Amino acid sequence: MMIRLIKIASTLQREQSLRNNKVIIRAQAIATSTPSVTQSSLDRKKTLRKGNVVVTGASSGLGLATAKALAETGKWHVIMACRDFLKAERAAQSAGMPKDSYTVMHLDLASLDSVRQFVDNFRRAEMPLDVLVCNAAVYQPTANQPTFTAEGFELSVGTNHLGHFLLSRLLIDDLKNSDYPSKRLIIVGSITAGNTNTLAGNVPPKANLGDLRGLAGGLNGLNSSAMIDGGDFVGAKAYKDSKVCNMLTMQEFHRRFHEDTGITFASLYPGCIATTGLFREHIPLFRTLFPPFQKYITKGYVSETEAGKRLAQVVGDPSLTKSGVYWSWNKTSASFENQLSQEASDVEKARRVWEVSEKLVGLA
Ligand code: LMG
Ligand code: NDP
Ligand code: PMR
Repeated sequence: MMIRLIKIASTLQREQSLRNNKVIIRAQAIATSTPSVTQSSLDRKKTLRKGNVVVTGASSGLGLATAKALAETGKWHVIMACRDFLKAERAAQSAGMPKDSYTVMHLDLASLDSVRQFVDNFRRAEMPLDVLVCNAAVYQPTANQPTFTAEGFELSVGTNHLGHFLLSRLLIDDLKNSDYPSKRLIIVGSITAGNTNTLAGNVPPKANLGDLRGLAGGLNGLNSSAMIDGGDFVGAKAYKDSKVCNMLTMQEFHRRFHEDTGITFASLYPGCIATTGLFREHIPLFRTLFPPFQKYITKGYVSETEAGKRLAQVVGDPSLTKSGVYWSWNKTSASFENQLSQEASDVEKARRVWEVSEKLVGLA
């Protein structure tokens, strides 16, 4: 009897502390709360409720410009999923985003624990998920040696691909549960990795996943190479490889989930946004010359604001509902369905990247 009472007391205590924890986590993880969506069922009958869109890496560059563009429409509540909470909050404020148009939540894609924690926190906030944008990325063009994520994966592929892979695999259930009319999962790609039929796609080092032996070995740089193809570490190649994985993942999602769920899966090349933080680790000479080079010589340049509008279009434009598409824009900023080069559209490789990635992130 005594033992039972003690057990009951300790269970109650545990539940109480879980509840307390819950409250604490919520308070820490969410900067501003969102009243807009709790009224969803009421609003739906009258007008379309605000959509909830998660944008990773919304603290700068394309992600921030997209968040701003979406917030300005008044039709979206943006969940800014960022590794630096304060930076994101300040960025949103200085971009002039209305206070009730966004929520900052912590997400470090270089840690799978953090990805899982983000998903938990997001679910606790009880917002439906209508669109997920996998935008964050790191680029290490001058690194001679690999660095690693919390789980020991090479940083570029670990962050840009594996972190997003786990995030989107977990959040696909939330997308499925949303009652929003056009649900989307968007993964940002690039011309430098996806279009070997262009000059930009032929600047060395070129992306190449090979037979995935390094990925299968865990990209840890110890008993396996830090590079997907098993070769020596080259930072710029690791980034481009990660972008190929992003584009393959989008297509594999399309094949596995589109028909049953109606979710739209898309990737895009937003243009060369030569001024963003992506090039923060490049040599100063490059950072000086690259924007004028793209503006005046290749004419591939696009401003952060313009690129943000493009991505915002892929998030919400009613005409961009086709799934499995890689969007690009022509000089007059009209969108078109672009073709991906051979490796970035290889069905068998997409399946294998998916399966190996599932193992690495603990889903299989
Ligand atoms: C490598 O850096 C890294 O070393 C490697 O680790 C890896 O990260 C790799 O792909 C990633 O990058 C390579 C980088 C370093 O090279 C470049 O960045 C080359 C391209 C950069 C752009 C060069 C533009 C040159 C044109 C300048 C004109 C700008 C002003 C335009 C104004 C127009 C006004 C109307 O190396 C450097 O960053 C050094 C860059 C030195 C440039 C050398 C010049 C090359 C000449 C070829 C250009 C021909 C164009 C002629 C135009 C003349 C215009 C006046
Ligand atoms: P930025 O560096 O400005 O933005 C990248 C964002 O990713 C930042 O907000 C950064 O956070 C965030 N980030 C980096 N690491 C992590 C992490 N571990 N966890 C969470 N967030 C992280 O670059 P861009 O805006 O240019 O890049 C955005 C996307 O656009 C990328 O996917 C890139 O590949 C793609 N792209 C860019 C092109 C360009 O020309 N710039 C061309 C084609 C595609 P923080 O602010 O804290 O650093
Ligand atoms: Mg590239 C001709 C058009 C064109 C376009 C659209 C891009 C986009 N680039 C072009 C041409 C060239 N670039 C040429 C001719 C050169 C040699 C001089 C060149 C070089 C170059 C470098 C060194 N370009 C680069 C780098 C980078 O470090 C960037 C990179 O590869 O990051 C991975 C980059 C880029 N060029 C682009 C775009 C969009 C990028 C960067 C971003 C990305 O792929 O995400």
